[in-house]
Amino acid sequence: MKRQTLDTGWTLSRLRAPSSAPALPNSVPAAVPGNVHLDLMAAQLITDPYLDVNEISQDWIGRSAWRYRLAFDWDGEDAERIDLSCLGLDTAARLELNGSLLGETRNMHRSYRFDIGNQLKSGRNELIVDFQSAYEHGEEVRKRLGSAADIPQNYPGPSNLIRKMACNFGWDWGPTVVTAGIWKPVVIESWSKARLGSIRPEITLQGSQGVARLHVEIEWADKGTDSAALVLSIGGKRVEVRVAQGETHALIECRIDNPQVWWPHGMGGQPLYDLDLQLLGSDGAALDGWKRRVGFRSVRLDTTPDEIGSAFTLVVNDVPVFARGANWIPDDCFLPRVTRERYRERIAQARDANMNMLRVWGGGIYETDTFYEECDAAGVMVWQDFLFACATYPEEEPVHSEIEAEAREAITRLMPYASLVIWNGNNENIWGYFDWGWQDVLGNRPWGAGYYLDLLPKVVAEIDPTRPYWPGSPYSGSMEIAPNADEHGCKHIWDVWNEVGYETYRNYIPRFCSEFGWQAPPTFATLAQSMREKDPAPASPAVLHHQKATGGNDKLLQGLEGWFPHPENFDNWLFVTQLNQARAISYGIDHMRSHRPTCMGTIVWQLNDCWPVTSWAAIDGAGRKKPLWYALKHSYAPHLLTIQPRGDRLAAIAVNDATLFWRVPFTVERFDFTGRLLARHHVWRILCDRFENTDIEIPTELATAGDPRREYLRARLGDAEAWWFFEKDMQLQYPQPRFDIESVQTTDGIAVTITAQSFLRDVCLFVDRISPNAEVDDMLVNLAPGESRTFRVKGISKEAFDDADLSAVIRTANQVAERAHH
Ligand code: BMA
Repeated sequence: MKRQTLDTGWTLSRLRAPSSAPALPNSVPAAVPGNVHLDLMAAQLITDPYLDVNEISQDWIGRSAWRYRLAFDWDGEDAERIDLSCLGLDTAARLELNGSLLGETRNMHRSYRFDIGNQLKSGRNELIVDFQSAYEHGEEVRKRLGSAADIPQNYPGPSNLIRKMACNFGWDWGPTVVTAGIWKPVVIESWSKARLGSIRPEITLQGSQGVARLHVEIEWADKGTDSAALVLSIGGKRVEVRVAQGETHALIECRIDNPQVWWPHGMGGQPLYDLDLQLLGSDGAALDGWKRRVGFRSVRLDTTPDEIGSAFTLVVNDVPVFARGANWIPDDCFLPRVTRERYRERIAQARDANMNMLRVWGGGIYETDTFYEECDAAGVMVWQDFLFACATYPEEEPVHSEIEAEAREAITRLMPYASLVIWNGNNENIWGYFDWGWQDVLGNRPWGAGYYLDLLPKVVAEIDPTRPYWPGSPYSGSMEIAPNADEHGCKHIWDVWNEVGYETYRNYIPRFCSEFGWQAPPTFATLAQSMREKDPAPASPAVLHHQKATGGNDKLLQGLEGWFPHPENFDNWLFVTQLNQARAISYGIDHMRSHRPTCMGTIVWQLNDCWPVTSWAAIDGAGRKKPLWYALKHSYAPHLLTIQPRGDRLAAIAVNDATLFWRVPFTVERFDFTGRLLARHHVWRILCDRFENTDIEIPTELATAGDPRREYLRARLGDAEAWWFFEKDMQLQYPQPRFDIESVQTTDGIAVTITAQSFLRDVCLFVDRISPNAEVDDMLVNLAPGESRTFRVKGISKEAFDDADLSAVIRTANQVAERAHH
């Protein structure tokens, strides 16, 4: 097998465009992999679509048709077969080689292979890939389907009719940038005799044995001539099987005794084994090969009925795991920009926030292999949605066949990855069917249930029997039980944020919460780079353009109710809404973790952003951490101590997600804001076993404040700490914040020590305001009078820090709450 990647020399030209479109040169250089937007940007024919309100005037790009053209030389390779392998075409494409049609494709989520032996010639060749506008393609499907296409969806565009990343048409956090292009590599593969077709590896842990069982398809250039052999090497073992001539299926298996076991991080290591599969000719010559790094582990989903309802617990290597996670969306609207470095950084940010799971949400893509490789290495489990989100989907042709083919390919491609622990049918579609009025519109037309309840479970069971499948997020496990029930399955909590305050989190004890979220603007530095407004305000045109949620800005203010007064300027708006986001999500997580093992997972909406925007994300569109990221790091700590109401009492709950028992002294103290100790309770030792919770009673005399507006509880359990305030911020009589600041140069930045002279709540450092790439190691720290804390800041000089106006850099909750009392 010889591979030649066609990654240089391409050009792009426009075939058709709406009348509103600007003139373009005949052709511009094109990047492959890439897309039209990126080429137009590189040629400086459009400005950055993420800047200001540029998105609006660039709508014509998604409504145009485009041609990619490549002239290349071929030296007449001596091979029996020559294939053109296209790993990703976005979306409706027509391919021609030297004037002959190779084929037409209709699915961004599939790869395609064409035998080009008859069209390819020695010397100069011309390859053309034409892309129809995704809207036009959607219209064609709509016409073909008739009334079957006229079914409910929550977002605009034909994303439920065509197989293209749904959020490209705009989402409540994403712009409408309808891409087209060759988004993954194009390769010419020349081969003789035979090649490896699809490879389906079942990698499992059975008792003390690691099993690598590969179902291999072999494709023959010429069926009648020769036999071949498969050789599988892994962990120092080598297995060989003969493949009779013309045989297209083979099974090869290797067992390793007592392998090193792969674990989610925090529970053990992530040893990965090099797996190498070779296809050899009868003469022993290598015909084709395939390599992956695999990890041995087992996974199942425990849904055993219990006195509450039924469990929803992932069990890895026979250990129930609490999933501490976030939802993952495409990290950029322009997918080819997401490099390995970027994936690695983002996944490291998730892991550093103590997460052990990412859910790849159904409105995006089956991620690139790089994503799963990085998750394997980091020990971050992956929940993978099939690509259906917030809509009904027709089950008629041509949609049905595309979906089946896509699912088969995606499952096969992603099977090798140890981090992938569960397949999920869809995002919110079963919920929508039952609770969003869709049934009235649908009548008895199909809406997608056939995919989630029939096709996908069958295909997963057939192709990947090693992993659990669940029909939807949310889903209760039965069409007879409300899909978003607390007692069964996985749940989304969205009345919090959309309708009610975050106190309502405590009304729910889900078995597994796969979505809940709260919005806030991106960091200051990210906002500043995404708009050129001189005087940004929450509702100024560019700021508002980077807020896509219906009523989003109003909800940001409504959500402050009781906690903070409405901010009177832009800086305070940024800070207080970001602070409130962090508070809201910690409130939810601490509550749900305190109910382990009833609840066995919290997947926050959302980890990342695809552009600079006000959204539910913890990490903004430029990769900067919002205060929420720091809150997640605290609330997802393996050792969590949290004070929670239990009936009319207060309890401290120790949550131990570490692999060792936790046996440490416990202290809870009541102070007032001046620092006076009012009451104290000490327990010599508390035992909290590994992967368990322990409830610790707080005596009533401690839990009852003399003046609830001026007192708080502070509890300590070994390395963990918990705070309890008796009122919301608006009621609390915080002192004016007073503190000393000292900075010291370090090797990679500075160390800033803040010494509190008054009680300080939620100390935050927004160092991106001084230097856009600076980053602080912690935020949201409470300090009693006299107490100090040293923050490490990377990417900043001492001079820059010392010279800066720190009024918008160092912030406390005291500052934004105090207006309430004047
Ligand atoms: C759910 C998600 C997303 C959406 C989010 C915030 O509906 O599945 O579709 O972005 O809530 O509204």
